Amino acid sequence: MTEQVVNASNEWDPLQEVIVGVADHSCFPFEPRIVVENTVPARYWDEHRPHNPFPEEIVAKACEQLDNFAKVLTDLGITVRRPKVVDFSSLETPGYTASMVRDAITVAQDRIIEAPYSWRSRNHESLAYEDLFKHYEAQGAKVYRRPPPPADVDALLGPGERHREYVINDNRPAFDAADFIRLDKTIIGQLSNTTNRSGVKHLEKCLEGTGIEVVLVESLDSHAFHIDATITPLREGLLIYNPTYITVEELQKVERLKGWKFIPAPFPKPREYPPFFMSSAWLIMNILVIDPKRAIIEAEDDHLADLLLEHGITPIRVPFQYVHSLGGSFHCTTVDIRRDHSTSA
Ligand code: DAV
Repeated sequence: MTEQVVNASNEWDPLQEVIVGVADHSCFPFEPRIVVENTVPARYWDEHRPHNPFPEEIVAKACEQLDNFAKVLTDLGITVRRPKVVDFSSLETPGYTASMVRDAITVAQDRIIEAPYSWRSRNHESLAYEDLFKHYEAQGAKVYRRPPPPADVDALLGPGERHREYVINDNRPAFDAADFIRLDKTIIGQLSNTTNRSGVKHLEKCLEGTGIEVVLVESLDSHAFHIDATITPLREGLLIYNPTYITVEELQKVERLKGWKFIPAPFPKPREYPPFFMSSAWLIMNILVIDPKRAIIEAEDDHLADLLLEHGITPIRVPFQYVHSLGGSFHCTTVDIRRDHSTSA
């Protein structure tokens, strides 16, 4: 039997092939003010103007750190592929980045699913991924490209049904792939400021025939967007969680997590520079698990390193603080293409 090139259904089996994002020409995503105010830190709201690139020094260092991260993975024997560089600052419609690939794409078994993003600044992001989609299609993967965005760019913001206080309504399917975490036949997801109920239904449609079920948990955070600074599975039976974003009781409701051990993440150290333009310091949790015994973490996150060691996991420390400035860490900037599931239960 020939091996499938695309086959990744959880977050911890041995990683064999991965996409690592590119940061060149990244810009502050320009979105309506109400969207900005519901998702990113207040001190940088005014930076979200059309065609406003992140500071040059930060982008240059983020590019270096991403290249170094890609090399670390290659040296571990993992195949690394990168998106195409797109100049997001010169597109007619303001764009954001191709560094946060986890928001854009998820993989389930042999399927690659592109998110029907809620942000209009991501409407042209597929330009960076199309060559990869074609490459993997030619290798036998099924690719579910995003449905075309509706002509009415404000469709998600006007009157309509909303979940809690979240900014988007349910008028068209919307999700970011980073609102979902994969645990084999269960995907844990959340409704958020980027994911609505129709978006979850759209994902379920893309998963038809896989036997994978989507289970939603409720975030404590009114600014929720993306679940990958909320729960981080480390291996079968063990996860770290962010006590400010989710309760243990909420996790205990998930059948797939019966018998799991939940460890609270250490509180992150505050930092002034490089700035967290797009997120909180909880990106500490946004690690990439290489296999059940090793994980890539930010070079300075000593408390997390100690915690992983206590649980038999070797931390591989990689500098990544300039990438944080663009909105994510190791999990956000990667898409697992293939993990070796042959040894898992
Ligand atoms: O804590 O700001 C980070 C989400 C990363 N995409 C936070 C969530």
